[in-house]
Amino acid sequence: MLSSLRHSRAVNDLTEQAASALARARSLAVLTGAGVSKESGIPTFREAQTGLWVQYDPQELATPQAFRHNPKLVWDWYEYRRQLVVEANPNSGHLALVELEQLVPRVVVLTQNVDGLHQAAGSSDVVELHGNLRRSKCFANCRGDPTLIDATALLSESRQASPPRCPHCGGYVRPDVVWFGETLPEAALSRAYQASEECDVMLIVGTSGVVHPAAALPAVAKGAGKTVIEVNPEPSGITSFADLILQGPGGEVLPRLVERVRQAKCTRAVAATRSTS
Ligand code: BV8
Repeated sequence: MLSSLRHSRAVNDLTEQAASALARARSLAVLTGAGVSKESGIPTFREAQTGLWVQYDPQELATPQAFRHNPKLVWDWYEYRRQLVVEANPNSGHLALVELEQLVPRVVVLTQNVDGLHQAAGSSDVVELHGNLRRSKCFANCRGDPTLIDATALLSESRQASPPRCPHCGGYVRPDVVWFGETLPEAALSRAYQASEECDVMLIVGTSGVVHPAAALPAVAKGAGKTVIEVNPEPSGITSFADLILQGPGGEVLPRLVERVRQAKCTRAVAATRSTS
């Protein structure tokens, strides 16, 4: 009983400290990984795959080599994941990040996810570090990088063709995501480094901190003297140097945190009014 009381006091204290840092912040960079979409029913990248895909390692499938070797297998994997994403809704964690935009003057979401759920939730500034599997492009980028293709129109014409063919050059169509071994979109990566250096606080939600170069962003923020706050039910590659660790699922921790930020801002506003009257 006593230990659980101590534990809940400690959790409250950490949440208060995180809320206070966010209430003072002018600029917030939020780095998210697959964990933030877990409560929307999207499996995280490293948890075991299920069903037909149980025999495949995502890291092996998410490569240009795998696509060249077996384009239909890789395309069908992404069609399966696209279906999951299209049927998913943003969860309370995504929505809490949107609410933070009312409380912190500048909020940018740097996401490793390819599901588009931050945009669907209403986040107004989302940097997609690894692309978006709702979009497709010509594998050869025959009309410039990226040569985006409306695959749904192509698929409805010839259902059996998978992957569909590019209407411009006849080559394969692929998902508009960054595969292992491929470089991240230059504009997205430079915006992410800039946000990591210029923010007051970096909030990291639901990433194992394994995939580079995204995994290096928290260390950039830490090295620039910013406050680093992590939300994750498990330890990650970031935990060892995070200033504040809020242990738990994003869908529970983030709404609680945002409520405390709102209260902290009210308290600061009242104090400011008293000091000027
Ligand atoms: C590149 C799109 C130049 C595709 C993805 C430096 C060091 C070591 C290796 C490298 C390095 N530089 C480059 C590499 C190679 C490689 C890499 O990082 N390999 C690692 C794995 C060893 N990187 C690259 O190839 C990158 N390209 O750098 O180009 C280059 C190339 C080669 C060599 C040198 C330089 C390209 C990387 C992009 C790959 N594409 N996605 C697709 O999705 O199909 S990455 C993929 O992993 C997803 O986008 C995913 O988001 C991402 C990261 O994983 P996480 O998001 O962290 O997900 P994970 O499952 O791991 O963890 C989930 C977390 O959530 C856990 O911590 C869990 O506890 C937590 N959680 C669970 N439930 C909840 C929760 N949190 C909150 N709430 C919950 N409810």
